[in-house]
Amino acid sequence: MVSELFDPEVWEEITTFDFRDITYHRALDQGTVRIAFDRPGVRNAFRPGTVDELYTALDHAKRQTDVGCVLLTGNGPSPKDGGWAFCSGGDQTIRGEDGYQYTDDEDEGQSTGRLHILEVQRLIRHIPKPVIAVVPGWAVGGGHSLHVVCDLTIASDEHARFKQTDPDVASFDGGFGSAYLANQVGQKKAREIFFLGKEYSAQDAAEMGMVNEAVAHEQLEDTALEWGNTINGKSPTAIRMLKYAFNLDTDGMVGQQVFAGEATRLAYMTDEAQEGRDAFVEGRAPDFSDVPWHY
Ligand code: S0N
Repeated sequence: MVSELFDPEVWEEITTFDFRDITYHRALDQGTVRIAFDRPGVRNAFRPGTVDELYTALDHAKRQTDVGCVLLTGNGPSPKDGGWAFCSGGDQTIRGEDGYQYTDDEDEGQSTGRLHILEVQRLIRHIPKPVIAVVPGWAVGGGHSLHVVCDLTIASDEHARFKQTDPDVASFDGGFGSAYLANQVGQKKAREIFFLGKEYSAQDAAEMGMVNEAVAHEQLEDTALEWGNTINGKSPTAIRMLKYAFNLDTDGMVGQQVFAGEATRLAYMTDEAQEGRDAFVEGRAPDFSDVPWHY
């Protein structure tokens, strides 16, 4: 069983990879993929290998031109105690002196030397399609940051719990996890979340603006899939330009670069861009005389 909330009739496994810590599925005849943490026994904490797999799956989803939406979730419940989790952040049992340590056979004990979950955060920001955090249980620490960075969050009314433990374990996300969170819930609330480390329900989180909707636990994945279908019915160009537009002010010059790259990509499709290219290749002066100066 992948997860109690997972309907095997709806999904097929993407078998391109041999993942250990995540599962990766595509909805049958639909443009939505489901990527899930698969370490329910440790509340879906991520270790370096988990992060590598997550990056690989997201990058694969990014490159599928017939995929318009990514669901990011956590499988469950825990076989140990029935608890549910989206993700409880970095696996604290393998945290070394300068980062997290690989536990794979070939890389045993090697440090990542960096917090490469941040690379996943940036990929979620820049993947040109919405990523929806589907939160069936705990979203804690770096797991909380991941839901913050996703485009939308849907959460189980019954089991979802949101909490920041970063200051308890002396590991702090001074990037999107905190500063972007403040954009969503306001400065005072964001500081409360980090400084007091209180626990919040899905309803609390929806009221403060970091969750879009709290839904019945059993309906969580069905609703997420419906959202995915809705998005897949929209204009892909409009959705990607809007995502980058929403990112722009919090991404600074990088946001401008990403947005500008999209503008250039669209401009390449015009007659004048093709005339500019052809003129160079043919060794003549470009003729833009037919191109209107739009107003
Ligand atoms: C999730 C919590 C609140 C759940 O509590 P609950 O339900 O009482 O269950 P437990 O009995 O505590 O847990 C069940 C089993 O799962 C293990 N476990 C849980 N979380 C982890 C974890 N993160 N690492 C390793 N194991 C974990 C428990 O040990 C238990 O195992 P058994 O059954 O064997 O006893 C609660 O568990 C909790 O508070 N967990 C720890 C949350 C936490 O502190 N996470 C780390 C926070 N820091 C980060 O994530 C790293 C930060 C980071 O990545 C970062 C750094 C810089 C910039 C950006 C980031 C970023 O955030 O991305």
